[in-house]
Amino acid sequence: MLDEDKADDPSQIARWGSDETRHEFRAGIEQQIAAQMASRRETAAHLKPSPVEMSREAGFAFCSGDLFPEVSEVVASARSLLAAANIEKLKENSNKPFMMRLLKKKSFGLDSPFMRLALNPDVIATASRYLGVVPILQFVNVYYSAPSEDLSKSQLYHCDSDDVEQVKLWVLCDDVTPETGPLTLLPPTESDLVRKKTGYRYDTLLQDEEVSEILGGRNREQQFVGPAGTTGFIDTSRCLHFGSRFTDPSMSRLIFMAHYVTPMSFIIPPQYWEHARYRELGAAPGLDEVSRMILGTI
Ligand SMILES: O=C(O)CCC(=O)C(=O)O
Ligand SMILES: [Fe+2]
Repeated sequence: MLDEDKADDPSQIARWGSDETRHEFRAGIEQQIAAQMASRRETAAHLKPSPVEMSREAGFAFCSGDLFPEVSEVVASARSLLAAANIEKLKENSNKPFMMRLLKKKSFGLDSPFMRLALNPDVIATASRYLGVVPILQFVNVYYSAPSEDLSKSQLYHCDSDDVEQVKLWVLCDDVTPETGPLTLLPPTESDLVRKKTGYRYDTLLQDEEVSEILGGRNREQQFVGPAGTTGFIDTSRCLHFGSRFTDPSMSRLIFMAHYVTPMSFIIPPQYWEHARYRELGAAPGLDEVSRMILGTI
């Protein structure tokens, strides 16, 4: 339950608020930054459609990486990072023993393939048209997953609490098969049903059996598998999901992720232009308006 004394703390509302409270919070933020929101909504509505459409009904879209010229460089750069990484040390410092971040914030700029893909106009159009607003790039990173002893945290079904809806762009940097811990998700309608039946609070972990029982064993789970380069747009707030479950201790998984949230998200203050992680990159001369919105500079 949401304690009364924490009723206006965004991080508490994100995790413990009911759907109604979470939506009310968002509506309040929309009013506080009405001008920015109006301009972001207007811009999103007029963006040229991308070859990949993420429908509200599906809550995700998978596609070939050939659609985005930066993907092959992203895959190559992610593999070089892994080759140079000290996995044991990263594991010690990671809050998830099975999933490690390989990229440091200050180690790349706008010219890196990671940022170029995150700012690719088609990628932005897919995410913005789905969200109905030009979002803010919360982070880009490369994640290395490896087997763990027990399943915990994001290896179990959950919905991300960051926002009511959001988009994570994933690029598979290795071939991913059902054995190598694919991201596995349920469509929004099924996720919604499970949330209602369990009185779900965000970030809470659910056992497979519980989910399966509610859905009468008719789960339409989707596994994000495919050859290296396969790209996916996923709403990890509306879709229950898990990943990094391996069937063999010698396996691993390498992915690139770019995370887009709306300015109404629980994880950034309303004055996002003073806080957004990459806002300073948006001051680069000649950058277009949409990129500056994505970087949180305007
Ligand atoms: O390891 C995975 O595939 C799950 C990751 C996850 O839950 C997330 O990115 O939100
Ligand atoms: Fe997640």
